Amino acid sequence: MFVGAPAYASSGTNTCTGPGNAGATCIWIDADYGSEQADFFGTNSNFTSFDCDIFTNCLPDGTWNDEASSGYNDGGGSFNAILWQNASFKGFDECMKVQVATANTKDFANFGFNDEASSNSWYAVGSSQSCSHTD
Ligand SMILES: [Ca+2]
Ligand SMILES: [Ca+2]
Repeated sequence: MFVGAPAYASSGTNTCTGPGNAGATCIWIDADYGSEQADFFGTNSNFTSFDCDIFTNCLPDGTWNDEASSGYNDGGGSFNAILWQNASFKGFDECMKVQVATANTKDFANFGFNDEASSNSWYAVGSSQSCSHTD
């Protein structure tokens, strides 16, 4: 089900819901869904594979690695999303429930996860997953 490369969309106030984004883990460069957005479809082991240097606010290395300051799981109802601190699904893991927006998911700095995300994966709702933080 979750196969494919991320698709990119410009953002601002985009809440990452609706047709075209279903199945995606959505991340934004700034808090409060600010600046540019990427919709990550599938499981991705290293965000350095995905350029974001076409965007003004993409710093410092020109990829989506260590950029995310807010996020949203538009996984469509069956899967919780995980953003990992390190590549290859390692380090601190932030678990995001399906289509739930909170102050924390709107600003990762609230729990020390600002500009940290480097890979993403999923787990089925109802299955067990040890998460460093869940929101
Ligand atoms: Ca950021
Ligand atoms: Ca990282």
